Order: sequence, then structure tokens, then C-alpha cells
Amino acid sequence: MISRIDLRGDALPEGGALRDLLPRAEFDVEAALEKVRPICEDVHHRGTAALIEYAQKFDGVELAQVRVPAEALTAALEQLDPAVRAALEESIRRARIVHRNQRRAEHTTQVVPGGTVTEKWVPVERVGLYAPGGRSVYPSSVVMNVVPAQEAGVESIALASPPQKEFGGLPHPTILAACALLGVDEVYAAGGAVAVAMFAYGTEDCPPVNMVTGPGNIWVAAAKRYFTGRIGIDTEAGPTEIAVLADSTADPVHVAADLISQAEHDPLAAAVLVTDSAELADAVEKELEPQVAATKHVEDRIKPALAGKQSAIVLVDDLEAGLKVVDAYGAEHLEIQTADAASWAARVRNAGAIFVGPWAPVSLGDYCAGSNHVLPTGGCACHSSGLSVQSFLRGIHIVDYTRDALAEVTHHVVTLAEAEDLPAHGAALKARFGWKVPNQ
Ligand code: HSO
Ligand code: ZN
Repeated sequence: MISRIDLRGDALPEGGALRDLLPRAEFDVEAALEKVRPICEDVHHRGTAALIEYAQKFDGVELAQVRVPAEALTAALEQLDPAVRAALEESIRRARIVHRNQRRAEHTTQVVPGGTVTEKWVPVERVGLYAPGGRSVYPSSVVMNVVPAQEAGVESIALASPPQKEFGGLPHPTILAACALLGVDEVYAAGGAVAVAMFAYGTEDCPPVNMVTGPGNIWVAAAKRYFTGRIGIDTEAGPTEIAVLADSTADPVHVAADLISQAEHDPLAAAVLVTDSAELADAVEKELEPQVAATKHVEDRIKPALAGKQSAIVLVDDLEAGLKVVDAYGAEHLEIQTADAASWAARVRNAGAIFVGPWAPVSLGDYCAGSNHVLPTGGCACHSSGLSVQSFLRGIHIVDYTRDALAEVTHHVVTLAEAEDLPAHGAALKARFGWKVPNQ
């Protein structure tokens, strides 16, 4: 059901070469971009009329309006299963505790007497959050997007999710209920690239946003790439990934369950076990069979995900080599199921989030750890972080110098400006001192 990559014996290659040996899903955003471009431009030119037409074409829904009425949000919350409501409330409560702690204080540095640089943190004014529909209706992702934006102080938050035929063209009721719980009242029934274009360009109903975040399929990723530069985005979300670094102390039942848990998302989801124990590898492989047989979504997602070229059991000589492998891979989620797990976790450099020891499965982080589950995929963990308060803040430097402090450094500025053949830069300072370099 899952292939093996044996990296034992020979010395491991470094960095990029090692990364090339590791499995990864093919996710061709560039190809999708070609299809997405005309849709985005159509939304640009025709606004709401285009949104209504695409809802009919892609979602099979006749939309009377794209904006979800307030009563629909209230009704969804009223009809929400009380147990789901309680669980979402706990998820929100824990996420708030963690994200509130990420807020940044304004900070002033005195560079020289009379010369200061203050860094102030300003929230993005207006953001558009995307919550997928179809196969992935995740109210938990609404929580993971909205909470950091709110804790960052974003004043205007809009959310879009695809219209659903079975709910009369509204987004899924649990998505609406999650919005109502979080106090988000600007919600649109729009899906995929169409929703991202609505946010980026704005329409008659929806003012344009400064930033779009949230998970989505390849069309959402392609639309985010299309608008990069015009608006801010979080990372382009690809199929979900779990890597587990485990030794012989790991429980194969837990490891198999955790690999399956993320394989459940998507036939392109990746499940990678990295271990120095051939016994554990065998035991996990054996354990996958009954656990897969006992669950849901087997044929359409879990089996193709585990059997796909993006998933594997990777055998290494020891945990030092295992650490190199997981660092080269840069998983969205990394579990450490080894003796002394916390010390190994402390040494990991590349992962979207790290789950330490036997009692911190990825599913906990998906819902109720307090951590964020919108995380970099496809190796982007090597350069990017998951969604956080920081994602919605801009650090602005405020430069404040007195006359004396400027005078003291003018000769250096003039010298550097001349070295770069930009004499007008230097002149801007000299103009303040009778066209001379002071103190010379
Ligand atoms: N594991 C997914 C998030 C999710 N899981 C939502 C359940 N619902 C990507 O991090
Ligand atoms: Zn998940």
C-alpha cells in the first residue's frame, strides 16, 4: 500500500539532492494559471454578473445574490449541533490564547543620540478569507483564518465559500455557523478562483481586499499566484502532508493512524514515515491494512494517497540521518515519535508545525491544540511560516532624526550616494546644510 525508499548504508546527499530523492505530489499551479486567468479577468470586467454565471457553471446553482444575508448566518448558528458548537467554541478559545500572544509591541531603537527608528505594527485594513467547499468543508479552517486576523486587529474581514446546491445556493451551514460564532458577518457565496478574483478586484457587492488567505484547491492556489503583487497572500496551499520521524519506541498503531489521518484529506495528500527501525516500518505497514479497511474515504482518497508517489516509508541508518531527511523534506506537519522527542524536535529547522511525542497527534493541531493549521506545504516550510497574527501585520519603520544627528552622518550618506552614482541623493542632505557637507 505504501512504497519504501531505502537510504541506509550510503552517506546521505546534502540539501537539494536529498530533497530530490524524497517523494512529493505533483501540483502544477502554472498549468492551472492558464485556465484561471480568463476567469479572473471576466470577474474584473463583469463583476457580480460573472459571479452568478460561474456559480451556475461550476456549482450548478442559481444565485439570487452573492452576499449571504445576515438571517442565513443566524439561522445556521441556531441549527448547529450543540456538540459541534461546543467543540468549535473550544477550538476558538484555544486558538485565541495562542494568537493573542503573537501580538507585537511597538518598539523604538535609539540608533544615536537624537536618531531613532520606531517599528510600529499596523494590521492590514481589509482581508478576504477563503473557506473551501465540496470535499473539504472545514469550519475549523474558518477558525484558523479568522482568529489570527481578528487578533491582529484587522477591521474588515470578509469570507467566501462556494455556494452549495443542497443548501439553496448558500455556503455550507457549518461554515456559516462558524462565521456567526466568530462574529464575521460579511460572507459571500463564491468559490475557487472566482472568489479570489472577487476579493482582489472587488465587485459591486464586495469592496476589494488587501490580502487573501486560506486553503483551497489548485484553482485557488493558481488565482493567488495570479494576484500576487496586487494583493497579499498567505502561502499557496497544496495537498496536505504529514511526516513522522520515529524510532523503535514509537507505537505502530499511533503512527499508522496518524499517517491515515492526513491521507484522508486528498488523493494527493502525502504521508511519509522516516525511521531507523526496520521493525517499526514493517509493523506500521502491517497496521495500515486493518486501519484503512476500518475507516471511510478509503478508495477515493486514503488508498491513492498512501499508494501515490508522494507517500513513502523512508529507512535511514539512525535518527541523525532521519533529522537530515525531515529537514530536507520540510513537511507541513512533522510528528516526532522517538525517545527524547523534545530534544529531536528542538533540532528540526524545516517544518510547518512540529508535534512532539505520543500525545500530540496532527489531528489535535487540526482542531484544538491552539496552534494554527493553515501551514506551508510542498516544501515551502523551508522559507515560510503558517498563518499567524504576523501574517496580517505590517511592520512600518518610523525614522526620526534631529538636525545634529543628521549632520553627524551626512558625510557617510554623501559618500555612499556618490559611490552609487546618485549625487542627488547626497544633495538632498547637503541642501539642508547650505549645500555643504557639515562638520568637514
Ligand atoms: N490538516 C489540514 C487541516 C484540517 N484538518 C482541516 C481537518 N480539518 C491541513 O493542515
Ligand atoms: Zn487535517
